Amino acid sequence: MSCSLLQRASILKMDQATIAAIATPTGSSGIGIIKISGEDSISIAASIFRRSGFLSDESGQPSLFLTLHEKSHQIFYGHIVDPKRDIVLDEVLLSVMLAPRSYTRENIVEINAHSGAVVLNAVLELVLQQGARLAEPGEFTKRAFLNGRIDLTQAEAVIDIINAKTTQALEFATNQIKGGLRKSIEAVLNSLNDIIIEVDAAIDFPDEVGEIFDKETLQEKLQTSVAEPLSDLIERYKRTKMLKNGIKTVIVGRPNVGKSSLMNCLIKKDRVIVSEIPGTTRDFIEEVGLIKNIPIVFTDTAGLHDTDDRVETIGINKTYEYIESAELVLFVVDMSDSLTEEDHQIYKKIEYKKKILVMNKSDLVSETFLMDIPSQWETIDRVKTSALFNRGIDEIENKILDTAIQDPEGVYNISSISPNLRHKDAVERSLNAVSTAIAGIADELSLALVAIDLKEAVGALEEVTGSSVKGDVLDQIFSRFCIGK
Ligand SMILES: Nc1nc2c(ncn2[C@@H]2O[C@H](COP(=O)(O)OP(=O)(O)OP(=O)(O)O)[C@@H](O)[C@H]2O)c(=O)[nH]1
Ligand SMILES: [Mg+2]
Repeated sequence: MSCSLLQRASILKMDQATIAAIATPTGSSGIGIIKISGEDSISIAASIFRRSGFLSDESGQPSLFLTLHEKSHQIFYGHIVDPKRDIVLDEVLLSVMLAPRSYTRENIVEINAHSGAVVLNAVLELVLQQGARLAEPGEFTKRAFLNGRIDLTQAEAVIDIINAKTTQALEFATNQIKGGLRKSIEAVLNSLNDIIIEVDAAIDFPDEVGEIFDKETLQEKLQTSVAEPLSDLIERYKRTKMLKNGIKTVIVGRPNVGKSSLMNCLIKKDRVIVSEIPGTTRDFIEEVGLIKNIPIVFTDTAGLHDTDDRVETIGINKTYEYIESAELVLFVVDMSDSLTEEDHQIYKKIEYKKKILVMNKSDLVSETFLMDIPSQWETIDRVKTSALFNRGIDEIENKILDTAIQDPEGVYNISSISPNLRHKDAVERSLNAVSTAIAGIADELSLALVAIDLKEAVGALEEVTGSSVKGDVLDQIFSRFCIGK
């Protein structure tokens, strides 16, 4: 299923149920919110709400229903009452946002109740009994998208805001929710569509092609107003990816060299068990640390060596798999001991990776001691550390940033547009189609063929904003949401 802008609403028509969910996390706290969205949210809320002063209304039909319909964006104080049993469940504040000035563009009522699992579930249960259906994960935001209030990039930004682990990631997400990415895509789409109009005109009036455009101008326009901004977006994806996802850094070395001790220093807490017994760590331990606000996903691993121990062997094999996917390897050796065959074997496995040689246990040797290392290791970035005394950690942190990010200044200076992988893939497809079109013009291909490439470029960009996107892509995006958002 593919949906154009105009089709969005009709897709929603398939399901116009009024939906409801608890919008706050479970657990005891000051306030818990039950959110209701849809045509019937006002009548449902009115049927279980008695505004203060209306509590003893014997007619059982509080005039509140009218009040709710008249005025939007108001908060009412009162009680939630089970209408069948006439029992007050909670004292609440109820806010009303009438369509279209609401998150979903539908009528929304939010019940601010006290937060406790029992009370919130009891109120939700009442709302469902009155005719609402339990919302699916992300369904409120999906409706905001389907009703055209936000585009797909803005919907995705909602989940990014919720999941942001750093202030930088939050900044990217807030820029996106304000429409930063959407605007850059729309600017390119406008240029592309203008060019397509010219090309179509030239196809329809072949005798007047010369008057409509010349080849060089067309190529130039495609290059500067389409290809370059698209390349820029791809570059931004690459540069900002690690600011959002973190740099995957794996700590490897033979048993007992101090990997887990180093891990604890880097994440600044005693998370991993450290002991003088070789083979202490057998499984992965993953923790996120921040260096200059850039998230680093550290993984401590089982010491690599030849062993008959089955459990250790599983851990060791997993480590090799993990090294494959890591962006950076911290290769830890013991300065107080000579290198062993195991160290050399490990080096062979990580030779092709970005790496830092960590010479640990420097406290056990003199300041001037030079470790005897093979000549091919000389070019690797090296740091002397003492994980036991927390020494050399700042240096290792600086090296991590320098090694993993080729252009740290560029990363810090980047403005706040940060496409995600889905956006980047679509932009890449669009750019390829545009490049084919530019080459086609140079090769004097028929304009009809050029137009096909340009329209393909438009289609790919429309997937980014969601004005043309497959239903399964939508499902995938919204399934990442929590219930109540
Ligand atoms: N003197 C000194 N001892 C250290 C240092 N780092 C770690 N140790 C000690 O070395 C021993 C092994 O440390 P771990 O951090 O458990 O080493 P590991 O590499 O994780 O070991 P496995 O999990 O068995 O592979 C412990 O007794 C630590 O206290 C250091 O910098 N200096
Ligand atoms: Mg360990």
